[in-house]
Amino acid sequence: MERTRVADIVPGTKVKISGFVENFRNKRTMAFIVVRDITGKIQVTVVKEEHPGMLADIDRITLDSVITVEGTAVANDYVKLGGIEIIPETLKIESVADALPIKEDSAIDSRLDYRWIDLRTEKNTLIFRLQTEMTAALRDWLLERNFLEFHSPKIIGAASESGSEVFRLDYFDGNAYLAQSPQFYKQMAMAAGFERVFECAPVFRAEKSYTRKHATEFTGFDLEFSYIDSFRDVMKLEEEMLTYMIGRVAEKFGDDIVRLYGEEYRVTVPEKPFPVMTVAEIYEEEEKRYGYTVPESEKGDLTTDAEHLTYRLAKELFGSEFMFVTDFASDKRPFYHMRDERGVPQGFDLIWRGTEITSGSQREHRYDVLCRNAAEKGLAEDVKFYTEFFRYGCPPHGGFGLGIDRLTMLFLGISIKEAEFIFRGPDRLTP
Ligand code: AMO
Repeated sequence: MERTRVADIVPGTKVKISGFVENFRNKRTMAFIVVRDITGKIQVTVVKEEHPGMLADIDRITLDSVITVEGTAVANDYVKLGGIEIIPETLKIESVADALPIKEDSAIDSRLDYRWIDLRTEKNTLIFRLQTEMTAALRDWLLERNFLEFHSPKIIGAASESGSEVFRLDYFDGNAYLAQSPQFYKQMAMAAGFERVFECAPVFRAEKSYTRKHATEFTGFDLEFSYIDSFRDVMKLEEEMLTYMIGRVAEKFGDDIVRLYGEEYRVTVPEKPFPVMTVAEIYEEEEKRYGYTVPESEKGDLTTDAEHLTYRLAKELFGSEFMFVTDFASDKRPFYHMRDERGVPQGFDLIWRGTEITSGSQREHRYDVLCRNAAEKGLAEDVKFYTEFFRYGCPPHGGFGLGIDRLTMLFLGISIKEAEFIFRGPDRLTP
């Protein structure tokens, strides 16, 4: 007999169900076992005198043991759980669970130690159902627009994001690095004439940051496309893609998110275009409105506090949860960003609910200018293999990198430790 998922059970039919024991009441004459699978919960009602052969097994059942039950689904208004119960014919214990070492409200580090148990709740399962819909929507949107999905190497010969730390590893008799982004390779795909590419893959950063938004390994959603006129084309593509994705998440999981995470996280599909401000305008407004100031020397980039305050600012000024930020100082941005005649990097960050989710830009595709910019940052030799990509013809292009874990955590108001299936941080390499 084939297994039926709990959500698909129809009263009046014979079913075989399997799952974890969510709840268990073993009375003198009756036993009530609530079985949970990923789609829902159902009560199995055992009248003991009708099943003498089951009694020994029933006495072995513990919470979170895994069982399989074959029987008949029966409508019963007295059953609180959906008005259906299973009257069993057979019951098999697949696995007996020891007493659980954590509870739903245990400290986060204990929960991460036993992540596979922590993930058994409906609330935590939603994180990954949402993430699945999110990446499926992004992928669908891009495939519809002729993007190619590509896979770039994660063991590489040079660091691509000089601003952040890199993991170095032994590579036979030499060294290699874990990729901090697919930056060089998505641009190589432009030099290869692919025109439009994206990748959803792991990214590694040796950052010793203990914040709610930093991990040492995360999932990056990167894309790159050719024949753009300006970085504003890249921003436009991103806001269209995100609006579509958020619409899909709202439709599929909007109600579940509110039910399990609270009204505060109700998904609202954003209005286009998203607001845009320069870094200087943000500091000016934040000083005027909230008395927030930083020394002049820090004004080339947004501080973490300034970034958080943009949530309030974007709401007050534009009624938006999003804010594009432009005109960063060139010493705060990577050498591969194109700069205008004033030396201003032609790139942006996108902030959602006060947290950066994306960096992007038009890239410098002119070989001589790119070599000069790399040399200025002292990188000329390190990135020579990369600058070669631009010697033999390369279209103008741009793109961005989007943090999948950041998006997930912001949808639900959780930390990155919970948004990742398995969190990797400076102090965490297990499970
Ligand atoms: P950047 O370094 O800004 O840009 O990274 C892109 C996006 O990745 C996410 N992110 C992180 N998520 C979790 N933990 C971290 N430690 C972490 N660091 C970054 C953020 C961020 O916006 N090559 C460029 C992108 C491009 O220009 O195409 C890059 O890597 O959401």
